[in-house]
Amino acid sequence: MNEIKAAVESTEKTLILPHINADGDAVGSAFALAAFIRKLGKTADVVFEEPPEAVYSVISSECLVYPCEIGEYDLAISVDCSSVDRLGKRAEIFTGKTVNIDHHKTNTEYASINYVGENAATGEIIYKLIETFSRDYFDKYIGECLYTAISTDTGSFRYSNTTPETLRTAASLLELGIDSPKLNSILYETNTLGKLKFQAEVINNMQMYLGNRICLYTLTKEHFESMKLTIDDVSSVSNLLLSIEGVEIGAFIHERTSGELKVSLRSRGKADVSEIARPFGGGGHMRASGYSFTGDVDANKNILLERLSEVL
Ligand SMILES: [Mn+2]
Repeated sequence: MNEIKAAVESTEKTLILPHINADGDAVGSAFALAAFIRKLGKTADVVFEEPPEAVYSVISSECLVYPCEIGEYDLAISVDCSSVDRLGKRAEIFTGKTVNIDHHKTNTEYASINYVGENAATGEIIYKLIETFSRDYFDKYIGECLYTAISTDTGSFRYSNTTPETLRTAASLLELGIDSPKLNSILYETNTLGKLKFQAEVINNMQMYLGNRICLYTLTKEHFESMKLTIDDVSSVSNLLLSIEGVEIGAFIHERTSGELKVSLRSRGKADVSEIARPFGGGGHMRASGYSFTGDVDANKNILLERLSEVL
């Protein structure tokens, strides 16, 4: 942590890179860190691979979407990003002095300085980093960013990764005067019409395997386009699948482009889904992981089901 502190202190311009398809933890951690660095009187640019999901506009501030003009910089910090692959095209700007701040146990320690904590969210680590400088830097905006980061990665403080420290950090954020009911309402109680209609479609077409312990849904590119869906609409399908009584693993296969598929896995049983994703070059956590592959949907679905049945 002191090494990161020294790196930030000796830097004029920092790039902050959240992982591709940034989730609440990545978005919140990146914006909180940028706001903090700007408070130090330095320049910080958050560079996304794609525009952040609309749901996070409540905490979004100035940011760039790559490829873009980024100019000279002397430090690049990745947040919530377990490997270089998760930087996408921005791997080419993750050069020179680099810092990797993350909490995925599958992290490959790819930077010059690596901090991989056993925290529920990267947001918790950003909180600790700011605290290392001074608690005076915290403000309502940074608090709302970090609350978004920590609450989304803990499923609103419901998942098993929620520790006493997580709740103590959240309590400190509430003391900053953040509007947590407003954030909760936006993050957890608001659906777009498209998303809700798609959920009906998922419920009607999902498939159950292994005595209803695995629930799987496959979305083809063709179907994605004909339903005029957005990535936001389909982002929480695996959680929906896992919510069914008796289901231990929810698996969502999404054909992003022709022959290129993304799998997201959720577990609430004994299965460690990060172990399933790892041989496919993916990563994540015990209860939430993902990977990508190219090729035929049905062939890959069968390979996945075989692997899943081995760990259940
Ligand atoms: Mn995270």
